[in-house]
Amino acid sequence: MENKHTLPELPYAMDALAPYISKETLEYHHGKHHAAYVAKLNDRIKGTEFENKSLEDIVMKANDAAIFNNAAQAWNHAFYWKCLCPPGEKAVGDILDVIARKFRSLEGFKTEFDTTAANHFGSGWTWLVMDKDGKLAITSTHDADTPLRHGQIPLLTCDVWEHAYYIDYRNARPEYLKGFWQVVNWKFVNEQFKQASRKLAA
Ligand code: MN3
Repeated sequence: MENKHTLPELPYAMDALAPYISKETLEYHHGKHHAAYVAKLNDRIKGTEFENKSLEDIVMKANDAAIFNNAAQAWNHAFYWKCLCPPGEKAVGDILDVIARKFRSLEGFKTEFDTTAANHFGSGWTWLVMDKDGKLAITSTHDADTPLRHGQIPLLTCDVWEHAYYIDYRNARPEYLKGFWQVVNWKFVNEQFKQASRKLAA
């Protein structure tokens, strides 16, 4: 049987995020970890009600732990790759005004995001989300958990599982975070912000 879900290609070359995120990290993180979540998901959904459902549908509805964890990790990683781009991208767009209002400044936002990410215990994800009232918030989720299941719209994420940074930074998550900000795709984040605003206004 043909696989239902496929590993999305990275929107840049394997060495495009270096030196902040190395080619070797991407080869393992995308080529092994992300690929494994997709493969396990395809395996787990066989013969279940989720066999013909979209990835987002599975993430929203699955209660079986193995199906949910692999689906959510597949979704979270696909989103994470899009949040990144080659270094040098300037922060742009309306989202900056909203960030400045909420967190005083872009630097204030980054500091709060870093603190949340650095203090997150164990594996997981740190997010900038828009909540139901259209307000921005920084949150972190454990393991595969995702804001989609909490009624929040993700705008930006940082993977804080050790596999995201161990090759480049060993156990130094704060150093990885410094590198992360060098490769954030602000155009994508601003686009997510605009889409979320439109969705809430509709
Ligand atoms: Mn990961």
